[in-house]
Amino acid sequence: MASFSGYNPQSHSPSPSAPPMPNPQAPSSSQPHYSQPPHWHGSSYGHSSFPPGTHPDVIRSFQMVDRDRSGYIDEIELQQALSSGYQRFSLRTIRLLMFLFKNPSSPLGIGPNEFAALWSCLGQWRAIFERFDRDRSGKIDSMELKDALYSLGYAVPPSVLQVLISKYDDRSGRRVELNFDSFVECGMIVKGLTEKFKEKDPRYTGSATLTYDAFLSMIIPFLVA
Ligand SMILES: [Ca+2]
Repeated sequence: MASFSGYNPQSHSPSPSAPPMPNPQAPSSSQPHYSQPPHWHGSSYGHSSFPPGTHPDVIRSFQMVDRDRSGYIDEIELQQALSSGYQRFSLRTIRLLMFLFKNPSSPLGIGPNEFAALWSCLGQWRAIFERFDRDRSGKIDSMELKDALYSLGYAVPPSVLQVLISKYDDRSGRRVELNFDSFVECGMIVKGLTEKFKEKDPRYTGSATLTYDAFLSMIIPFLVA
């Protein structure tokens, strides 16, 4: 028996209340643009082309790193494609993103559809990051993280939040603050694991019964991504 009451059953389909608006201006080279509506996973897999309406910046980022033109990119190439300017992603976060967005039936890596879905999802997280960085420190502290997750429908208990944020403590004595990379990682872990849990708790009671096998299968990909 595993128990978890951290999510708000009233809000079982979390999405930001204000998704990032498409940028009608000409793309600048300094910042990535996220022009697709938010998705968790791409709506279709297995296509070797981008969904209609994909922002040219997204296509350009993909093609720049897909040097062998295979139509798929690996984790290092994904890191290069996403890490531009202000936004660098650790390999750990990249692996987690690969796990969450990769088409399970495709061993080759991330294709255009998944890349476009991932890109728009990151735009969504970027908007959340900026909205909840209330003191404009450029980072998210534990209170800001709590509020950000709550806005998405995840009422993470303080004790759990403490465990989560302590993973990012650099032991300098300063209070822990998350950069965008770590914020995305935290958010993906909470969202991903909550959704896995909900599959075992379809009536949103906050409790689920699951086998040892199911428990490990649920957790391990998030630990060793
Ligand atoms: Ca802040």
